[in-house]
Amino acid sequence: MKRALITGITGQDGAYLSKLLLGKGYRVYGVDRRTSLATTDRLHYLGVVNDVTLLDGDVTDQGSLVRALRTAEPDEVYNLAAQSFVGASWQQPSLTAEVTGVGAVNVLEAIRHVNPKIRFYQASTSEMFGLAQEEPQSETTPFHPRSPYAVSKLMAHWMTVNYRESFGLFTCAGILFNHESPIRGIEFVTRKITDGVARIKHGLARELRLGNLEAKRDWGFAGDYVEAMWLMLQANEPREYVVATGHTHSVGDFCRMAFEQVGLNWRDYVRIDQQFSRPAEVPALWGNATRAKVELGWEPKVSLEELVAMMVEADLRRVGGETR
Ligand code: NDP
Ligand code: GDR
Repeated sequence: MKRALITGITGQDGAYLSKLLLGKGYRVYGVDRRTSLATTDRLHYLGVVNDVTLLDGDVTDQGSLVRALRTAEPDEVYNLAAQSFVGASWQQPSLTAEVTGVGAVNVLEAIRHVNPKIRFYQASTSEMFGLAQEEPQSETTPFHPRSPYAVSKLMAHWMTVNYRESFGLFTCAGILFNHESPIRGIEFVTRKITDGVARIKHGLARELRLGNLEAKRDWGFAGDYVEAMWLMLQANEPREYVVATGHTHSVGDFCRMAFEQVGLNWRDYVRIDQQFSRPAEVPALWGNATRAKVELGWEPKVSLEELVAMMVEADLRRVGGETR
């Protein structure tokens, strides 16, 4: 039986990855930081909370990572922990650098000392392309990060490459484009929109306030993307891979599709509010995942239309439950 340790197990991807690995017969451990309220809602939602083992720890606390590795004795480590909200990274740049950047170094160091045979996955991001230098973006596109979050991720990305080149560790970095689901954090734009649609439909809100409607993203389904993470660690050689759908849409397009699900015209409800604009925007991202397709046999299964429908439906049910 293979064993995996996931940092960030209580997040969106951590929950989907746990479900995937359990389905493949893995013993799954997660590093869980101390909070005053439980953060296992997503693991509950996917029905896996009783099948994973949570270990106390924090990626900013090296000793806790060493202890987690000694207890879990994993074959594979997936480093998904991060302060992952781009908008918040201008408010808390040092914390973001500490968790999202140095946190990855702490995990790599722990692996190097406890068991250098462990295979390592780093959650890199399309945000590293930022002010994108070419379209679509692939593994060879130059980086131009635009936020403290993206700068921190870039450091973690190059550390991942560096530990492979310096110490021969099996380290992979998935450069994942935006991926969403019904358990996406409520502050991210897709979930904010589908939650807003549900509230408006149920008469709990009259409008939805958003920032830049022109921004374009390549949105996929989180359930598909965690499969790419796993495939990377099964390959013969460690590498970097872009994971994306190859299609890009604006925030306005996403609004139109989500409001159409409940028979409403988005222009009647969406208002622009500058407080949701960013000091430096990433105007457009569009991924080319040819390497992942050719080398890993990975392809996304869920279309954007299906993803929007899935998210609106889930929020309608949830908000409906709250109002009864
Ligand atoms: P989430 O924000 O949903 O989850 C982040 C996870 O990190 C949570 O489990 C959180 O724990 C944990 N965490 C935060 N700080 C610490 C810390 N100091 N020590 C240990 N754990 C911590 O992110 P996603 O699931 O959406 O994304 C997973 C990873 O992939 C992140 O690194 C993200 O930056 C990256 N990424 C995401 C993309 C996306 O579109 N979703 C695209 C590309 C990259 P808690 O529950 O306690 O808050
Ligand atoms: P992003 O996701 O920054 O791409 O990072 P987010 O959904 O926050 O923003 C996407 C785009 O929508 C625009 N936008 C708004 N965004 C938010 N959150 N709220 C709004 O009201 C709003 N209005 C417009 C943003 O300006 C932006 O252009 C996500 C995170 O999951 C990262 O961790 C991950 O690395 C990247 O995706 C890939």
